[in-house]
Formats: sequence, structure tokens, C-alpha cells
Amino acid sequence: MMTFALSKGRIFDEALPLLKSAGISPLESPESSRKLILATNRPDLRLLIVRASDVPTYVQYGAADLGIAGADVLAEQGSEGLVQPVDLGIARCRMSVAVPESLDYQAIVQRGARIRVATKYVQIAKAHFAAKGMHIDLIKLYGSMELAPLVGLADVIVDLVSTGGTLKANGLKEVEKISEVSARLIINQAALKTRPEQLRPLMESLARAAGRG
Ligand code: PRT
Ligand code: MG
Repeated sequence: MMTFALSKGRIFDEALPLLKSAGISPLESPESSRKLILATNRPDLRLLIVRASDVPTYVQYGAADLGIAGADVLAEQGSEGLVQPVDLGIARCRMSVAVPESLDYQAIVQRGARIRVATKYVQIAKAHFAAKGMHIDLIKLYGSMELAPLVGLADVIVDLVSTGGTLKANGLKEVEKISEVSARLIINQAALKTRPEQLRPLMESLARAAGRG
């Protein structure tokens, strides 16, 4: 049996066509079912539905053999014990710095002022501002980062942007792109070593489905 971890919402929705072209169909949808383990048309493959940020953990500990995780999650949490053989090219967005429309970010950078940064991505933000030689105070949030600058909790945020609609709706602007983000296939390194005959064909058919085989 192979166990495949993924999150519902955008990752599941965009992974579904790839799974289909790799010959995998879940027997139920995670949106309509409350089950967290979903059977598929393949008796040797089941899906685990977990939080997006928990996918690497399930795969690292071997509770799942493989999974799909955003590059943002992997960069933030590390990827020890994982191989990342395929960029699936789905759930694309970018990690960016954003500030209120009225704020002159470049002037603040040039002045070398200390800024307050609100984000869910503490490690990514630390590395980004350290590389720029900027001194920051980090405020860890778990969501709705866009609110923080509007109420004086922070000067800037680090968050994912895709259409830019959320920033715009909240009077914010993107001032720096930190990285491009897309979802990756991740596989437990030990499982791939001990059961290559099981995991490699699945990995290869997903790579082909993603146009990367
Ligand atoms: O919701 P939960 O706490 O369970 O976890 P999650 O929010 O991490 O999960 P989910 O399903 O929302 O996101 C899963 C993955 O999708 C992320 O880890 C990213 O790799 C990827 N992804 C792609 C995105 C976006 N695009 C995205 N736009 N994740 C989040 N967003 C959010 C962003 O944080 C911001 O609030 O959408 C908003 C911006 O969107 P635009 O279109 O208004 O710019
Ligand atoms: Mg979310």
C-alpha cells in the first residue's frame, strides 16, 4: 500500500487532473466527505487529507510515502528526509513583501530603519531581510497577514500573492518578490530507497502528467 498526503482546497483541486492522467481517481471528494483517508481506484494507493503545512511532516515521518507541498511550506519548514523529484507546476504564486500603498518602502530601506514584519513565514522573512542587511522585528501570525499593516501591528508583511486582488482590496502594494512558488511532489527518502519498484512508477507518471517527464 502507498499513502499519498495532500491538502484540500487549491492543491487538491489542481492536483486532481494530474492524478487523473496518472490513472488515479479518488473514490470520494474531500470537499463532500469528512473522511481523512480516501480510497482511490487503485487498491494499492490511498490519500491522506491533511493541512497544507502538515504534508511534509507526514511524509518525513513515513506516515505517508509521498505528498504534494508548496515550495513555501518546504522552504519554511525544511525538507530533511525528503526528496523533491518533480516541480508539479501547480498552485503557482509568489512570496512577496507588501506594504501600505502610502508607504515609501525604498526610503525606509535606504534609511536603514528598523521595521516590523508580520508573517506566517518567519524563516523565509528572516533570511530575506538578513540578506538585505535590514534589521527587523518579526511578528508571527497564522493568517490574514494583510490586516496587520492596516491596524498598526506591522509596517510590512511577507505573504503569498497570486492575482494581487487581496493586497489591492486592503490598500497594500507589492514591493519585493522573494521567490516564485509552486507545488512539489515530495517522497520519503527511505521509502524511495526500500520500495523503488512501487514508488518510482508513480513518481514517473506524475512527472509525465505535469509535463516534466
Ligand atoms: O488554509 P490552511 O491554514 O489549511 O493552509 P494554507 O493556507 O497554507 O493552505 P491553502 O490550501 O490555502 O494553500 C496551500 C498552498 O497553495 C500554499 O502553501 C501555496 O503553496 C499555494 N498557494 C498558491 C497559495 C496561493 N496561491 C494564495 N494565493 N496559498 C495562499 N494564497 C493566499 C495568500 O496567502 C493570500 O492571502 O491567497 C491570498 C492572495 O491571493 P490573491 O489572488 O488575492 O493575490
Ligand atoms: Mg488557506
